[in-house]
Amino acid sequence: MPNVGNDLHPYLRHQMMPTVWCPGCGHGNIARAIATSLERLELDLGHVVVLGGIGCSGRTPFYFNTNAMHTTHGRVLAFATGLKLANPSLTVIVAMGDGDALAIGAGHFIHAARRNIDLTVVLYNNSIYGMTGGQQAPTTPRSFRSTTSPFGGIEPAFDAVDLALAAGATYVARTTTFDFAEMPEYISGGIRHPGFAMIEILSQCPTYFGRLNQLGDAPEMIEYQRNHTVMAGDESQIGRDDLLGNLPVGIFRQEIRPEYTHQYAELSQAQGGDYRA
Ligand SMILES: Cc1ncc(C[n+]2csc(CCOP(=O)(O)OP(=O)(O)O)c2C)c(N)n1
Ligand code: SF4
Repeated sequence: MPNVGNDLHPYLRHQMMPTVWCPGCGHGNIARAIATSLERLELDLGHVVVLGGIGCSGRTPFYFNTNAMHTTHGRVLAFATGLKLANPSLTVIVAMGDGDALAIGAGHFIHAARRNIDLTVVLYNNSIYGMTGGQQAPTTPRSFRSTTSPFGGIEPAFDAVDLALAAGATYVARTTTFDFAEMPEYISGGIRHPGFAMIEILSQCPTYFGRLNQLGDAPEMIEYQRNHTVMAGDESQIGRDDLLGNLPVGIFRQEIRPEYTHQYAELSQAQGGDYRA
């Protein structure tokens, strides 16, 4: 059973409450899972940095009692990479919207994965641009509506897991806000993992995606996610053309490969430098 009643107050920045998130927004569920992960891992909050870009998901760092950085849309991984290189002892957690990670920031996303730098990306995938008014995102499934595709989109949706795997991420997982136990389990796994970790969480935006597609309110949307995902491994059920149509969930990769700051330290020391990771 997931730990639903534990005291997460020490991990939250109360003076920033209430959050900007709409009632029922899945971003709150994900933030709770990040706080649960920090609690489980018993991390020293002084050595944790939570970063975000712009977007509803980008507000995440405001609410954590850790070091925090609110950066620009699509560029959060550039800030996170610099931070980690400057101080490799930090635990760096990056909250990214699907637009942030897979549209404007897609270049940073694939190259951070390729380098295998020790960052944990939590990708909040609500299938739409939330903060700017519900425009179509690269993750909006074909035929689903947004404010810029009022008759249903004609583009196929991007699969963040496929992209992360192809780019070389060494920890890749996906779950949904329905999966209350898996969220902190996968996020903790990503934080512990010594390399680039990407945990995609399918999240509900009742205000835009739910309303425009008549998916109901938050509970119905969460139910929808449960009914349209399958555990990875049961490939026969997976329709890859529709991001919310039987999308596989689970841990897709967990492998050890040389990490970027460690390689940089080896190189530095071999050249007589004193960089340490
Ligand atoms: C350089 C730049 N381009 C565009 C914007 C406008 N903008 C802000 S948030 C956003 C989309 C947010 O969508 P997503 O990243 O999926 O996050 P969500 O709000 O859904 O959590 C856009 C286009 C911006 N702030 N900066
Ligand atoms: S607009 Fe959507 S994503 Fe943004 S806070 Fe509201 S429900 Fe959440």
